[in-house]
Amino acid sequence: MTSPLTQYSPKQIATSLQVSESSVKRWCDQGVIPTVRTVGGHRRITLSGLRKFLESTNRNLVEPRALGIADSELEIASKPMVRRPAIRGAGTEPVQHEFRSALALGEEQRCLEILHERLALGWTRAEVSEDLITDAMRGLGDAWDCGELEVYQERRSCNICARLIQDLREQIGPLPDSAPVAIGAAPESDPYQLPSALVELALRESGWNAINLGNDLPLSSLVQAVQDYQPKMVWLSVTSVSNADQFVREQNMLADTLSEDVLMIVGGRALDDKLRPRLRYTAHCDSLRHLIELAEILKRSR
Ligand code: B12
Repeated sequence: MTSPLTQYSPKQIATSLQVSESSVKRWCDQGVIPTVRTVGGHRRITLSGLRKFLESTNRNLVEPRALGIADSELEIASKPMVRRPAIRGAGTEPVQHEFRSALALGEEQRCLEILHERLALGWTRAEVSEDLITDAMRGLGDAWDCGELEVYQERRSCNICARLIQDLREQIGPLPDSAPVAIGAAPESDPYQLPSALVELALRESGWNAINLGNDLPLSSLVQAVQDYQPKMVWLSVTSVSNADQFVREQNMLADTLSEDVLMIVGGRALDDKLRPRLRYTAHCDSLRHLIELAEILKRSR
C-alpha cells in the first residue's frame, strides 16, 4: 500500500497526468500543486498533495502506474482517482494525450486552455489545430471504431471542436478589403464539418478572406457562389463520396467554370489515388501545413 507521504518527482507526476514536466513544475511554483523541497532544493510532490491537486482541479490520473499505484489502491482517496480515458492517436506528446482525453470527457474549457497555452508559445492557429484538434478527432474515431468510446462522446467532441475552431477564427478579426477571396465547402452527401472549417481558419490566418460555405453543399450551388464572390481560390474538402462518378462529373463541371487565374485546391481523406486522377484541380493538399506553405507562395506570386 502506498503511503500518503510517498514522494514523487515532477517528471513522474507529469507522466501520470500525461502533461509536460514544465507544466507540473509551473503548477508547483504557482502553488497549484502542494510541493515540498528536498535538502538540495528539488521539487517533490507527496501522494496527499497530489490528491489535493486532483480534487481542486477536477483532474484524474491517466497513468497511475507511473507512480507505482496499483489499480486496487486507486480508491484509497476520499474521492476515487478515476482513470481518464487514454485515447490513442498519432500524436505522442503529453499535451496531445491530455487534449484527446479532455475532449473525450467533454471538458471544453480545458481544451480551450490547452489551445491557448500552445498559441502563447508562438504556434500558429493552423498548427495548433492540426496538432491537437485533427489529431484528437482521428484518435477518437479510432477509439469509437474499437468500441472504446460511446457515440455520444464522438458527437459531443465534434460540437466542441466546432466551437473551438470558431473561437480561434474570431481571434483573427476582420481582414482588409484588399485580402484575396477564397471560398470552399465539403460537397453534397459529405457530412463532415470540421475539415472545411479548419481550411477556412488556416487561410484567414494567412491573410485570405476565406469563406467556408459548409458541408453537404451541392456543387451546382458552389458554381453559383463562384459567380457571386468572384474568388481567387476555391477549395473542396472531401471526406466522404457516396457516388464517385457523379462527384467527378460535378467537380469537373465546377473546375470548368473557373477562369485560369482562379486556384482550385482539393484535399480530404476521400481523395485517394483512384479518385484524384479523375479530378481537375490546381493543387492537392493533405494538411493545413501544406496548404499554408502553398497559400504563402501563391500570395507572393500574385
Ligand atoms: C466526426 C466523425 C463523423 C461525424 C461527422 C460529424 C460532423 N458534423 O462533421 C459523422 C457522425 C457524420 C460520421 C459519420 C460516419 N462515419 Co465518421 N468519423 C468522424 C471522425 C471521428 C472525425 C472526422 C473529423 O472531423 N476529423 C478531423 C478532421 C479535421 O481531420 P481530417 O478529415 O483528416 O482533415 C484534415 C486533413 O485531411 C486536411 N484536409 C481535409 N480536407 C481538406 C481540404 C483542403 C482544401 C486541404 C488543404 C486540406 C484538407 O486538413 C484537415 C485538418 O487537419 C472520423 C475519424 C477520422 N479519422 O477523422 C470518423 C471516420 C471518418 N468515420 C468513419 C465511419 C465508418 C463513419 C460512418 C460510416 C459511420 C456509420 N456507420 O454510420 C458514417 C459515414 C457518414 C458518411 N456519409 O460518410 C470512419 C471511416 C473509415 C473509412 N474506411 O473510411 C472513420 C475514419 C472512423 C474510423 N476510424 O473508423 N463520422
